[in-house]
Amino acid sequence: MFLAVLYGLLWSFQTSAGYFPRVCVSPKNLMEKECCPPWEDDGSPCGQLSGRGSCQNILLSSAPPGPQFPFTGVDDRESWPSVFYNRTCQCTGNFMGFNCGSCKFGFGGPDCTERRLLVRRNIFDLSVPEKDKFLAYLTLAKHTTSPDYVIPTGTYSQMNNGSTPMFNDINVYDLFVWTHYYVSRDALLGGSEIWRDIDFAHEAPGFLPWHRLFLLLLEQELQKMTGDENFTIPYWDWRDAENCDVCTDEYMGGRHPANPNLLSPASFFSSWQIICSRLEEYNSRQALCDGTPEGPLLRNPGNHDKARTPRLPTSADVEFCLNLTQYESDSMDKAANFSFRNTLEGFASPRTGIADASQSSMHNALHIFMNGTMSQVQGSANDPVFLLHHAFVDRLVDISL
Ligand code: KOJ
Ligand code: ZN
Repeated sequence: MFLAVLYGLLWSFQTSAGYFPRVCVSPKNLMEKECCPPWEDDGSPCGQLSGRGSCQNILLSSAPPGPQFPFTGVDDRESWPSVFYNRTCQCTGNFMGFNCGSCKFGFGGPDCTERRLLVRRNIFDLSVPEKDKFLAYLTLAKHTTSPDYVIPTGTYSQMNNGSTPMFNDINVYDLFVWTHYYVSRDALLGGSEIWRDIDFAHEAPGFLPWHRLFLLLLEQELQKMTGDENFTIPYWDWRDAENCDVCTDEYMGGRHPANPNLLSPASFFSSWQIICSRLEEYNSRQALCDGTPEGPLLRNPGNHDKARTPRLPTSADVEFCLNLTQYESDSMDKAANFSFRNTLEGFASPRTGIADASQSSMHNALHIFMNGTMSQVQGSANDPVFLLHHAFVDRLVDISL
């Protein structure tokens, strides 16, 4: 029922990833504001010789600033990516990607015309080898430098409008952690001024399509990294859960015997380092998270603020959300009532549909419940439980369509 709305939003958020193709960050690219790299197989920009796409001016629909952000021309994320580039590849048919070298989701084959149906599964329905393969892919992603992408470590103005590029390598997993940080980070206004009340991926209609695209892009990177083109992210069905069933050493990591905030030394993720968690430090330096390791993953499921989040979502809560008939409503923010998006995101009660700032329900409840790295928006994707959680949220969106 929400299909048209969702695909409209998905299209409009398609370019707001934040990271950069490695081949487009030279001073020449940035000064000319053009990112139309060759497709490897025919050497022509955007695979033009093979009819895959062509280099085109970016057309912007002018969006007036809303009350969330009373500024223009100060944040690189506005009208992404036009601050950095005004010409990029426009791909034809089912081709996609910065050089039109990949296929749209759900398509494969040399011409991207073959339908590919991939199914995400409940993590508890995977066989032990399938589950271990998933965990091994995540470990490999954490140890593999992204071949295609780099992250900006400064703003456009800090790069002197492109003449002194500031970019870092990053591993395939952290590229996604960083992206979630970048889209939700505070705005650096220059001097010591910060604007905190901004987020391009939460508390508004874009929440569900943005996270859908986010998972699809990570899935695609993991498929490329492993050569396993059938890989999908499993989901955790948390309906009626009383605790974190996936928080065992066989799955996403049990609790450390000596420190309840840490993962057990026997878990797959106890040696992982998080990034993008020191938000006040970045703000005080007017700097971006640059991907430097910042310490271990923190998680203390169940020892959270019980007044804010008395329980995890129930089957009845999920049914209530799925019975809401409006994708979005009135204010289109976290104060929206009877909105499918706002109720599923967790700012409105899953019993009444009325916004309630004192409670974190549904999707938000899971983040609060994990009581650690997962609970702070900008760094939450550091914890791979994020993937299982959002894969289930995305499943609910799919059911609602
Ligand atoms: C982390 C997130 C999120 C919400 C919360 C808590 O990523 O979306 O924490 O409300
Ligand atoms: Zn998020």
